[in-house]
Amino acid sequence: MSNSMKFSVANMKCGGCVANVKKALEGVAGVDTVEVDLERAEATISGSANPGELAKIMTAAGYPAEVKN
Ligand SMILES: [Cu+2]
Repeated sequence: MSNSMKFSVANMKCGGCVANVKKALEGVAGVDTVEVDLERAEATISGSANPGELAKIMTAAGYPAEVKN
């Protein structure tokens, strides 16, 4: 089953940051697609992964993330 999860992601300043966030999530089990919106400071991830875990991964990569409702 694939859910769409939305996150606020802080600290993204350029396309390189967007690439870093995507790279951090690449290959993570349960992640199907990752879309990052730099201007809105958001990431939308589809998959079956645990949202809290994904937020931790982005935060550990240097982009503090929180699950959005
Ligand atoms: Cu950057």
